[in-house]
Amino acid sequence: MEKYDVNLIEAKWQDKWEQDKLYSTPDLNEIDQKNKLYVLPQLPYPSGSGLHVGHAEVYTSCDIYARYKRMEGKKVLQVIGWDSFGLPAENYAIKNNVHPKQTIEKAVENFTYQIKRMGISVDWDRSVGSHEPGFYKWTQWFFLLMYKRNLAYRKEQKVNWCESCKTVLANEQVTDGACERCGTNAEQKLMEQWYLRITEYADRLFEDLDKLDWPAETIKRQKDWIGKSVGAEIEFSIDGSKEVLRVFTTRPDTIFGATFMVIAPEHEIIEQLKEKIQNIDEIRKYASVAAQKTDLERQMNKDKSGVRLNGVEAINPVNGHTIPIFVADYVLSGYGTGAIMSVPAHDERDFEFARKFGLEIIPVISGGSENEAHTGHGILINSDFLDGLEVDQAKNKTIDWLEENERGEAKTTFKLRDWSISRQRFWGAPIPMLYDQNNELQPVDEADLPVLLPDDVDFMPTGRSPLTYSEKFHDGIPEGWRREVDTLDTFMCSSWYYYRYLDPHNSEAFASREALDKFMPVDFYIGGREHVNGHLLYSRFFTKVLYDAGYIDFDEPFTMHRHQGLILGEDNRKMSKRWGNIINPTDVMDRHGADTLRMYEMFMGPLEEDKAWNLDGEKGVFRFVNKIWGLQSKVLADFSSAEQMKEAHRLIKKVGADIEALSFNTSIAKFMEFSNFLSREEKIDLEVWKLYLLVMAPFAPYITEELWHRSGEIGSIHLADWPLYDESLLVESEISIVVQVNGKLRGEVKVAADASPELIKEKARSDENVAKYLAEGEIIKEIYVPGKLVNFVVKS
Ligand code: ANZ
Repeated sequence: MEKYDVNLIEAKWQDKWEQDKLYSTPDLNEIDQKNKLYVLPQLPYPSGSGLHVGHAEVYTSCDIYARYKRMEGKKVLQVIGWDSFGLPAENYAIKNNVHPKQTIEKAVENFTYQIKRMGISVDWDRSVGSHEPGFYKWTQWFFLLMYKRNLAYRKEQKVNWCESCKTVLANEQVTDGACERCGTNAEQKLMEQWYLRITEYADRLFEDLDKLDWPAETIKRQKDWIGKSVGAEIEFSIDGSKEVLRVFTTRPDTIFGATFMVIAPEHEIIEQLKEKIQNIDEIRKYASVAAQKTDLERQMNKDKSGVRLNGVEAINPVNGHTIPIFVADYVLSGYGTGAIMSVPAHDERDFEFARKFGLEIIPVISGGSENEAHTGHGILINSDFLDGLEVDQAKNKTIDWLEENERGEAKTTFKLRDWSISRQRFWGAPIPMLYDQNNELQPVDEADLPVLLPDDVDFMPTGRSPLTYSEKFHDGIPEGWRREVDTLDTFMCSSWYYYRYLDPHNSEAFASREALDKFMPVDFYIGGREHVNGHLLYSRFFTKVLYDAGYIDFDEPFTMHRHQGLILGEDNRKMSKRWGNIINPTDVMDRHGADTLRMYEMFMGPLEEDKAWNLDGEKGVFRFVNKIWGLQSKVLADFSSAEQMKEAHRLIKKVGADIEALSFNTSIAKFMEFSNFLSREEKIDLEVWKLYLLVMAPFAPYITEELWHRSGEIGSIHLADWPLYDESLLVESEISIVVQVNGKLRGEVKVAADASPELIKEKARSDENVAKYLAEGEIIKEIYVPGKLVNFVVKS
């Protein structure tokens, strides 16, 4: 028997599929909302080290789904493009003095080669890279759309600054206080930057999460990040002054328990009251120390520090009590109003603070103790007109009181901050803005897009944008004007790329209305958990803006979203050069071919779980592929087997249901079981064999294509229809009946499903073990529970 020459056969089909453009997206006129399927793996960054096994996992799972749905008759759109702007290529350029474009294009070539070799059924004619002018023209267009809708603005404020990358970072790009790229601690620096007003969409971004088929944990994380808090803003006046202190609270019901106030060190009231504050120098000193810390450090600060403002007091509006005011860094300036009413009896931070400074603690909710803050529910006490109410009732009543007395109102706040999008780097899309002779901002005319990234740039970082130094870049603008020299964060590119795949060659629009209406939203999206609070949030924001601007009539881009699990090294650690445990998918393909790579990755475990590579497992899958190859010698056209056909129909049903549930590992297990079953048969029914190949085709596209042709078929297996299973064949033809003697289990017999009770009892009686017990006496009763059991009652 001829050996399975995996590399030869895979290369042959790869060429053939490419020549035949087998995976082209169907024409728009064939597509409608009912028959379309948009499958999307997250936009990869084409790194110099090539594809890793995590990419392979994502692309394989998308591809199985896409191929299966295509066989089911869906008109599938599946494309892979490149997130090709950004820091890594620029950092590499700085180190090795190679232009980022060169590095990137080489990496893209390699990625393309690897993904094609993996047999991922992508429409390559639609592939785009975010560094191509034809793409970033539209990134710039999106920026202008935001600007026109008053959603893009410049502002001076404290930003995260990475001294090593010499650029500003978005909040989403800072992990545990450090730059997510290089790990350097992010500094707080006052700078004027471009922002997108994503906070204007905070409520919709929060509420609409409930419409999505996303993992519950992902929805929760995004909700936490947006941080919606419903409460009230309350005005406290300052004793003997016109100034007022506004606070935000989620617990207006506890207002009678507010025994002091705390303001953030940056709060403007400090300067407004400077004449009255007796220890103003001490306060200013405290504020300047706090300003050095990041919000995170301030929140983590266990030992609650703070200083009392001597000489000033606030008045609690509900009871007229005067209460002290402190400045403390656990109150953040960027959240709420930067000031709080402190209720030590019911808030942990306030409790600690009150204990430390010896402040009054008045419980206003029943059920607490003296030793800790009681943050739970209960009935209002010590609260005048609120006494006896439940917390929620008391919240409403307090808000009513505040509104009637004009001392406050209901208020919802969000933790989400506006998104900083400008970067002092070279390798990104230029921001299409100009400054005129009066230094006023002027948007670039849409007709003049793209604003091209010049190539006469010294990209060595100086802390100022490299575009400042390009002569070409400043050509063609009016005398006395200058261009914006910052570039856009690459997350701008990835916020909209999935629209470009719909209509990648359109020079009039980012995508035609028809393509948008027919293809969107994305039906199935896979990507990493690290993108929940960045990319996924930004994409939803962009989509809502497009919706509001009338370009589309849906307002969520990704209907179903899943995350792949991490693939760990053989040592169970995250793959890393440091541990020397990296598995390279190209090596796997060299050893065992793409079908093995695909099937092994799926076989390792459930898609969403982390799983460790195992070389023996990989070899096992390769043996399985060879076993399938070997089975062809037993296939006969003039042989038919009802038993085999029945098993095949079970397989079709199981695999279809598995793919729908994205449970790919269980399908592979079933394929293995089926090949074991066929190995035990002397001959294989050709029709059964073809069904087997069809259901495996989405998983192992190469070997199934080869064997399909060898079994006499002419067209590609990947254009064939997904087989339908026949429900009537799935009915069990034999059933097992439990046999008891005097209620004790004594045996089990197999009978035809339609056997008569008489026959069943007869068979039960003649079971060897049962007969032994029956011989001990006389049968006085026979009980038969249809389809389940026979019980003989015996008396000796
Ligand atoms: C009084 C109160 C009583 C509070 C009580 C809580 C419990 P979330 O849910 O995170 O929105 N707060 C308001 N602004 C703050 C700021 N800038 N820095 C630090 N803390 C701030 O939290 C809202 C609560 O956090 C607010 O409700 C306020 O304390 C505090 F029994 O007001 B609360």
